[in-house]
Amino acid sequence: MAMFTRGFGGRRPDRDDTRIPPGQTLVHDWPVLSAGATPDIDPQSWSFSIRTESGVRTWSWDEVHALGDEDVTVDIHCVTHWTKLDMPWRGVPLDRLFEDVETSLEYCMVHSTGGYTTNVPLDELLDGKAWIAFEADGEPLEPEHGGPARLLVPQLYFWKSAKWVSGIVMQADDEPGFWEDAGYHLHGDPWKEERYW
Ligand SMILES: Nc1nc2c(c(=O)[nH]1)N[C@H]1C(S)=C(S)[C@@H](COP(=O)(O)O)O[C@H]1N2
Ligand SMILES: [Mo]
Repeated sequence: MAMFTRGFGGRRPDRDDTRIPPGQTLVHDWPVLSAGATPDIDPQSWSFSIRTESGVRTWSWDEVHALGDEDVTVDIHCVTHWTKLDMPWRGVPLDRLFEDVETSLEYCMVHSTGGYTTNVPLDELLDGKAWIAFEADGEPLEPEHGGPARLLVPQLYFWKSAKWVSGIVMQADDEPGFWEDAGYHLHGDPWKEERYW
């Protein structure tokens, strides 16, 4: 009798369905999905702000980097059904920025140069779950992928990872951003298939 066994050592990433959320298909390239034109942003004129009930805190490019870049390898999942596994990124955890911010507001509206917005609960951005990312695949982020800086929130669908990110406005309520207003889910967990609402 012929026996076919799948060895533990022989599993390839594209066979690892336990890491591919329902309804997703693996890709090896990196599709570009932008709702508008790609802005041309000089890192030295880029800044990042967090607005709370008590005011605005702003960091320059150098100040954000001084908080400490780290390397992370994560899987990303786009609501248009592609998933990319084991992507290397470099960025500063949002925890580092929020260490300097006091707020009792629980929801974030993330803003980008060009007007894109997306809503994320603050607890999805803390505890090592989100970064301001500057590099992917060992290279500075290409402008079309959000360079010089984008949000990276890999545990939510990739539309939450705002490209050309410029800041966060803290809010008392969870309000829809750009895609959420057009019918995308307010939360966007790929493992629960929170695609539309
Ligand atoms: N500023 C901005 N951020 C954005 C978008 C956008 O149109 N503008 N598109 C979102 C969507 S729908 C996805 S799937 C990812 C795509 O990122 P990529 O083009 O690097 O793959 O960026 C997200 N962030
Ligand atoms: Mo998307």
